[in-house]
Amino acid sequence: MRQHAFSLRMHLTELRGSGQLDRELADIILDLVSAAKIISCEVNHAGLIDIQGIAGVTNVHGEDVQKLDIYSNDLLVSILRQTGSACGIASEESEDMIAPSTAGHSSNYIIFFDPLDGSSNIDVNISIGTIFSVYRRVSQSGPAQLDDFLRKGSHQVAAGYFVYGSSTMLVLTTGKGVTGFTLDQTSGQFLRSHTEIRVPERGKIYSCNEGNAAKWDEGTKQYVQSLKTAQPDGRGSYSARYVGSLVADFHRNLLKGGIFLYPGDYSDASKPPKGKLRLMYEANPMSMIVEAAGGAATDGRTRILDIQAEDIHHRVPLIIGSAADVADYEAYVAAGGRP
Ligand code: AHM
Ligand code: MG
Repeated sequence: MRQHAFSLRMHLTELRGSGQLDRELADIILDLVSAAKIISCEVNHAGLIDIQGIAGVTNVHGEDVQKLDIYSNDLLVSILRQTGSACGIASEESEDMIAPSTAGHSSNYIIFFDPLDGSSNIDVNISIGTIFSVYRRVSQSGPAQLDDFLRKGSHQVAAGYFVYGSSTMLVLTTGKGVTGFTLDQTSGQFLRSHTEIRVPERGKIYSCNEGNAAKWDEGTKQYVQSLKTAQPDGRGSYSARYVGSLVADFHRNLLKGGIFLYPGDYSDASKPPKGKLRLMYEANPMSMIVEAAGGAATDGRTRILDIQAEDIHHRVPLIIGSAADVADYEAYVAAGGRP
């Protein structure tokens, strides 16, 4: 049976009433929603073609997947430039910052997005998503400057993601609490489906690409090993679950509890460890969400939201999820092995 429909618009009105966001920020969220609805349709279509094996699917589908990545990026950029809701735009798909339209010069907000996260999973019909992060500008007016972009995640004013899965969902935070909305295909509206999402204090799932284990530091290796045996408090061993789309892996662990790890690569001892995931487009928004839901996020030693961005494509190790699990991980890293 359908729940009483409480739309995203009603939710944004409620947040505005309690002073948690202004009209400009609400409009940005609605712009992102407009783009996500279209991306969701395109993603569903791409999956259908692959499942049904329509003629020429391999080549055409390969091209479509690439097109979908670019399509999602171009759609988001074009909507945000048309509405002028941002004075600065940065996308994981674009090397440089994207100039806002003249209308955006008076906006107070900077937007980062990963238009199609986990896009290598499109051709196998596995959940993918769009991630976004919003900051208030520090400059006064005109197009945003580099300092407006190079921030700490703790400065975010809103963050969220759309997951294109068995249903399309939006998970959103503006700082206080995390709310989930499900796209109702009949009305075309996002309806509130998950109020006050809290990540369990401890989970039973770990999510990482263990094919990379040889490149990890000793603390990480021993931590992951420790999850495979019965836990000291009488709980059994953890279960491994890894999709390879951050949005999907994060979403599952947010709701069920657990830990996602993309640790640094230590294989070149002469260089600092390399992270894969992007601070501004992936790590920061997910970290704002997880903290607002009672969880934690670290690069092993430093809280993700305290890391100063060095460039817009800065990469970091990301370990994120249930607070007690992340604390255990940090203890292993600090001890360089079992603490
Ligand atoms: P993408 O934004 O180019 O899709 O890359 C990021 C993705 C994440 O969604 C996922 O967590 C990770 O890369 C998976 O990496 P790997 O294939 O190395 O396990
Ligand atoms: Mg990504």
